[in-house]
Amino acid sequence: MKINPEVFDAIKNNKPVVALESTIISHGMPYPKNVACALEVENVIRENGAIPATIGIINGEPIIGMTNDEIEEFGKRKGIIKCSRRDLPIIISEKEWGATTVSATMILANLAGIEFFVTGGIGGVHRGAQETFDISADLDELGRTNVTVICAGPKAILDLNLTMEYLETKGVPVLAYNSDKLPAFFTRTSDLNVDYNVKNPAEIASIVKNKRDYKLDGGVLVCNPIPEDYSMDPNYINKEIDKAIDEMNKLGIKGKEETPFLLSKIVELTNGKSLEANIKLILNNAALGAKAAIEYCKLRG
Ligand code: PSU
Ligand code: MN
Repeated sequence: MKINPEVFDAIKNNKPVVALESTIISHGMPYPKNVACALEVENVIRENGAIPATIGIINGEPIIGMTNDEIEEFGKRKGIIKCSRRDLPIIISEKEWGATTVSATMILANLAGIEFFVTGGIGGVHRGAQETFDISADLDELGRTNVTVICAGPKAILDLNLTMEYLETKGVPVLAYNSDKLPAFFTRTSDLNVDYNVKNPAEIASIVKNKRDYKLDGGVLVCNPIPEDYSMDPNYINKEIDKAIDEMNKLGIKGKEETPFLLSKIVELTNGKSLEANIKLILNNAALGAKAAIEYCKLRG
């Protein structure tokens, strides 16, 4: 692995580091907004006192802390492979470019010694998974790898209820930031309860610290509601999501292509409104992730 020197120094000296994924750049948003967003997220993390480490794979080498030029290349380049746990050894061995999903980013962050990871939304149990078995590898990763993921909740392209059940089975604590309900990405709430309403970054750090001290292996999922001003009307966005899913089924899109297809279709159907919401919520998550990482460093001492 190649660890950026600034990131390496921070990890060694108990300074706060926040990992970021690269699938969101290559498969989650269109160019050039993807690059602008990725760089802005890094800025927000810095402004809040932590060091960003965007993770991806270049010519088979995992990079922990991409440069701005590398981020630009990830945003532009065609044919970067979406890479989750199962893909990692192949991409590395074949010296490919790989965009790391939540699962692969967790693995690499953990190998590098980074506890906190900020993203927009995680993968989950897809609607109809009773038939298709389509359950994102992100959920099993959360069940086994010691990284805390800050997101805006699972998107309503998924079956949120089944996603929560699966996370419970895997022993993943699901915390909502100043909310009793599960945030659902574009909307601040859903009708599902979370395990715990966490009030501040220090409380997040304390829960993570106790999970680590008691060797309760696996991740912690922090769901941070989208800021009020950018939250979308649930009726409107859920209707557009249903249309996107219909179209996906008509086209017979399956497996790892599903999520990227739905993400770009929803941007198209909402004339870019969903993309703006997506960007705002990630920036919001970045600020919280940085603050939690700082509190964790203080606790760890
Ligand atoms: N959900 C989003 N935005 C994203 C993703 C999910 O709202 O960019 C990406 C993440 O990289 C996540 C991956 O890990 O999609 C999940 O893909 P799948 O459903 O194929 O497991
Ligand atoms: Mn899947």
